[in-house]
Amino acid sequence: MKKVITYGTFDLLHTGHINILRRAKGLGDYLIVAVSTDEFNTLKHKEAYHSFEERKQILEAIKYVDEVIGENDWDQKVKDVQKYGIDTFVMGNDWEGEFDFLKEHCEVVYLPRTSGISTTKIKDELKQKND
Ligand code: C2G
Repeated sequence: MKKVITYGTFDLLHTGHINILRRAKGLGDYLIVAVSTDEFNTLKHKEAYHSFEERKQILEAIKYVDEVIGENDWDQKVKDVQKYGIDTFVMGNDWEGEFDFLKEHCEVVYLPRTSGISTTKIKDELKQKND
């Protein structure tokens, strides 16, 4: 069984998230998503609208996703790859090159981001509408 993992905040779920989850799942048989905890989001200078528990529950409802774990820090990826027996690590190509250190542990794939959509764009446009 080929196991794939990807990481992210996945706040205000949108088609950019769905596209990468569908394509990540297409690279194997089992997809694990490591979703950033609220504490880790603070380290990423991100504040999610939905809490960790809500974002985890939403991801677990997606047919491409087989398991959801927490992402607590920048340093857990090697441990995760070993612990879960991961064959392929996937991220959007806004992260191109950032995780190449994982190449000695698994395949590393950066996929093109979906243009025209982002959580920040959604928040900004909603704010403008309500101002
Ligand atoms: N993404 C995408 N297209 C978009 C928006 C996001 O392909 N229009 C991808 C990102 O490249 C990422 C995933 O969706 O692979 C999740 O995006 P975010 O929730 O913004 O994740 P991020 O904050 O980049 O966290 O340790 C890694 C970090 O946790 C990644």
